[in-house]
Amino acid sequence: MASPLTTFTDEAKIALDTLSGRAAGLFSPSLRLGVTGLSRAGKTVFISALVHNLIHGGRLPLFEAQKSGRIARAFLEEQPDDAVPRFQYEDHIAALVEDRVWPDSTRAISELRLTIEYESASGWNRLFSAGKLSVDIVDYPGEWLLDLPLLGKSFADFSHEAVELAALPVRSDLSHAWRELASSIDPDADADEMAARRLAESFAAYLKACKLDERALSTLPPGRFLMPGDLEGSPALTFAPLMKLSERRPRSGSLQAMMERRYEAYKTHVVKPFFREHITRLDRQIVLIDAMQALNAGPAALADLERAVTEILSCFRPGRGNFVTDLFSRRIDRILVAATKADQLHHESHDRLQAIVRRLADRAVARANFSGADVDVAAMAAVRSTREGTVKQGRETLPVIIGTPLKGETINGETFDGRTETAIFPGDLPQKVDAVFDPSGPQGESSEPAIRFVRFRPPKLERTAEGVSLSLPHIRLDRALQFLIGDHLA
Ligand SMILES: Nc1nc2c(ncn2[C@@H]2O[C@H](COP(=O)(O)OP(=O)(O)OP(=O)(O)O)[C@@H](O)[C@H]2O)c(=O)[nH]1
Ligand SMILES: [Mg+2]
Repeated sequence: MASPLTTFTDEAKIALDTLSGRAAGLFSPSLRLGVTGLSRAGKTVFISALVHNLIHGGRLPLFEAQKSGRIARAFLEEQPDDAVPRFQYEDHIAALVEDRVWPDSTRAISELRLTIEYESASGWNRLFSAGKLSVDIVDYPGEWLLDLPLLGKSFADFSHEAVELAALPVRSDLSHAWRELASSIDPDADADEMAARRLAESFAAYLKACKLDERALSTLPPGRFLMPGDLEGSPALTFAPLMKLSERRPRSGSLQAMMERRYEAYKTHVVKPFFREHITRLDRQIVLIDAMQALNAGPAALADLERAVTEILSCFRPGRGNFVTDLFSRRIDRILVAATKADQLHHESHDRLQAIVRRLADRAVARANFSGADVDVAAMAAVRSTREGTVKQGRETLPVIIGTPLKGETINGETFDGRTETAIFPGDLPQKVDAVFDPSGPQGESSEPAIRFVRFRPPKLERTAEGVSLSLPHIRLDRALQFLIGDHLA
């Protein structure tokens, strides 16, 4: 059968492509972009805004391919992985654009394929490349990444560490109920499903309380206790650390033996496949952080955020002995650490926010002993929910941000109804980055934080004269795009 590829020119192209190492991607060059961050960091909003802006030709002056008019079109295609839930782009956009509400929390992994048809900037590439790039965007909870260290730990190590961390002053009150229960249980007693369940539930409740606590404590493993995905209630999730473990091998049929087995099952059936099937196939990664919330909560929360970013970056560190990188078939070569929600600040503070993220990421890179990928930082807003303006107060002109605060938000005793547009003076970030990290500084734990941000509803989209609604406004989303995929459209 004659295939369409048998013409001389096509063969010549393939030969050339093989020579230049591009054959694998001739028909559908693809790039896998991981989007992660702890819960509520802004993953869903980021992906929705990114796709919406590309499909609708949004204003993206710092995204070179778009700015120079080389993007012919961008559209959604069927994703390559049938077993992964699809990212529900249409639902999220309907929420943002039609209802002007933020999309629902998503608690598991999902994926979306966005294909971009473009004209290459270089004549040589134009001749030989298909001018088509498929970006497979994978949204997954950062909590799951933090499970990686478990792979190197026995059940006894895991238990000792968990008990130690739970007893620390910051956590001791939150972990009290679990510690009481665990200390009343004899690991050598006969295995009992109800005891296992009570322990697991109590331990999970403690981890959730850490997350909800206003001190914004970092996440502790196992990650699926917070974000179970579709594993809720399964035996691989019905375990917990134990106290008073015996040094010897646990008696078979004992509670300890049962917990150990389940802990190992969690590693084998949950943690390893997740890394193997998803993380090791990524090319690029964006790590979203909620720096605004941490800034609001003070230096201790920032230190904690830094610890979480350090642990997340360690997962992408190439090198011997790292389970993940031993498996790497491709390698992540660019990582962007981005604080989204910068629209809650006036633009004069955007560079300051970026400097804070820079310092946080630099320290995380140093602590994780990270090398092997370019790490950049950004202060951005995937969806900009505010405009800027000025307000005259006496002789002073104050910069303000204008938007519709979410129903129930309060400032100075005023509670908003979710319908009225309001101008707010958001406060400034300090000029000196160090100030926000210094526990003894003016923003130390005892004093008030410099900013108290208000959350706004998603913006009302402007319409053109023809009634077509424009794409979602953003802050520096184009810069993020340029770093994450720009070079693949060169
Ligand atoms: N102003 C503003 N708020 C944002 C932005 N992105 C996220 N938010 C806020 O942060 C919340 C969480 O955003 P999501 O995108 O749902 O976060 P997520 O990381 O997907 O959260 P989970 O699905 O729960 O893990 C939203 O409900 C918004 O209130 C942004 O670009 N600007
Ligand atoms: Mg989400």
